[in-house]
Amino acid sequence: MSLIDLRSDTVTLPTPAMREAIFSAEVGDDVFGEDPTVNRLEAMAAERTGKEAALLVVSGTMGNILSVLTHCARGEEVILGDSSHIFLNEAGGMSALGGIFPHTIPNQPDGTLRLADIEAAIRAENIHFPRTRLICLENTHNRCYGAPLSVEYMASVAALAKQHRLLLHLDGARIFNAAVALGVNVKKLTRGVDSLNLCLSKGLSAPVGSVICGSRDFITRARRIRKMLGGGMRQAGIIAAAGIVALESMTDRLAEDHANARRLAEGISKIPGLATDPTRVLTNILYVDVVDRRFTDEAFLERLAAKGVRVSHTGPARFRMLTHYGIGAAEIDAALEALQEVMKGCY
Ligand code: TLP
Repeated sequence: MSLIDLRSDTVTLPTPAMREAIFSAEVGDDVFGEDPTVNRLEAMAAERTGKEAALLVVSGTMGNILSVLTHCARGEEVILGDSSHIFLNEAGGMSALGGIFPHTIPNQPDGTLRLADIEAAIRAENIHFPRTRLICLENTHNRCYGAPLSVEYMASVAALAKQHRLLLHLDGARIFNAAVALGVNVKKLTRGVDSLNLCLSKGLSAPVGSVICGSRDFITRARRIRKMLGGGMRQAGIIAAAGIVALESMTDRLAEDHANARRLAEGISKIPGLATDPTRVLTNILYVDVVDRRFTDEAFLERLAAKGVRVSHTGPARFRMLTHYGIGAAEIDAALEALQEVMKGCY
């Protein structure tokens, strides 16, 4: 029985072209700046996102923490969404490593932060308060059904940040999903941000790595912090080679993942005992509630796994599914059949 793994798009395996590129990659010592393949990937990522420079890092988590540490000093404050990955899933890195204070405001169902909420969270100059330094956005928004944030919204937050002399960081782990879903060049989404993190090892299928992009000065300072955190890699061209293939050939195909996610959500919405909202599925992420409470969450996961389908558990009676490279229409239909059988078992 072949496994249909919908837990995340991080489970994607490198493509044959990536394996070949890894095999023949020209490499050097990247801590000395001498790995030609890393240099090529960084130049390519900077060009694609319209920034001056870029830096290869180990993971999305490292990309976000490096960006926050580069922008903020101890005691300064970051405004971010209460459902953001940085706040929920990155081990409190900004506080633990940087003495930086997270100020959360509600994420709206479409992944945005209300401009009025951001404005109200910005601190006045007063010795009692931490200094607000940074705003973080997430595009697409993982916890909000993979919602893509529009060009207009990104621009409005950038304008607000500028008006208040704040910096803006984008957790763009899935920024190419957003660009493809919205039908825009990625540069339009990144235009006003001071830094962004983009992940190579999610929907783009590279085995390892993220890239942060920003001004030359930002990247120079981030490079030092990357070294401090032990993230200076040597012949990292092995990793970058797959990243180049990811950027060159894996972005446009994300539309297939989006169509498959929609097909999955539409199918699930017709299965008694399960609830999801297909109209919210604009990229590759959906959430499913098991409304039939005769199942414990563990039983649901186990029964599905016994039928070869894996999903992730994100809260009481709530599960997440992602589509990705390696999951085609046939796998979606097989997953729907498995879900139907599991749910029938309790009727
Ligand atoms: N997300 C993972 C899990 O950690 C939840 C996933 O399976 O979706 N930003 C966003 C928006 C992310 O979704 C993730 C990973 C990261 C950052 C961190 O990337 P990594 O896992 O490379 O550190």
